[in-house]
Amino acid sequence: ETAKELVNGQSSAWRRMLTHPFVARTSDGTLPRETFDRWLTEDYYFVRSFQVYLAELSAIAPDDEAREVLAGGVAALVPELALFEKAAAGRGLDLAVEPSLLNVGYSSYLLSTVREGWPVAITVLYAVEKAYYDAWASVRDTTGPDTRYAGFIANWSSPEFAAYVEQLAALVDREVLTEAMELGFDRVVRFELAFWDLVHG
Ligand code: MP5
Repeated sequence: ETAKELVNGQSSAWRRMLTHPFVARTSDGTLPRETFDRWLTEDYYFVRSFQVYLAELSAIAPDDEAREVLAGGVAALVPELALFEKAAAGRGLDLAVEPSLLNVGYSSYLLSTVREGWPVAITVLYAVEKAYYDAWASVRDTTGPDTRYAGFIANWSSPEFAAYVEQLAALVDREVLTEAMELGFDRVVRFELAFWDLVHG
């Protein structure tokens, strides 16, 4: 139950994440256009870096089970990046703009955990994906199908994504909880909140 213990240890931050105005306003369609545009370009940089992180994490995966789970994550990034690129093209956005230092820090932090070894790096991956799943799943059933950003919400709240997050939890559950894992999990939670605060305080 290592994964559950990590999430339960973050209950107030988790509540803040699920009630973040960025999430609520993306869901109800009241998010200002420039706010979404800003998030889109920031998150595109994040996901591109994340792709490198997943590849490096796969290289230190301890067995086939772990490699297979991560391969699913890598594959999901292909349609995900296409979703970003299509939205950016439609909105006339330049995806090559310089990201915020917070984003550079977050993306670099994820990569740096690979050097800390598998238990910390898989815990950090679980934190990233669990945060996104829980946040977007919390508005999934109240978001209208023709809401402007429904495709993005569906991307991180689908049954397929839920299953992937469960597989990651199972990999974390194979590990005995350490302080380093707790610290990694906590850092991701703080980075996630700061990322949304940056685009929509
Ligand atoms: C994710 C994301 C989910 N796209 N952006 C942030 C800031 N955190 C988490 O990761 P992925 O790779 O899109 O599933």
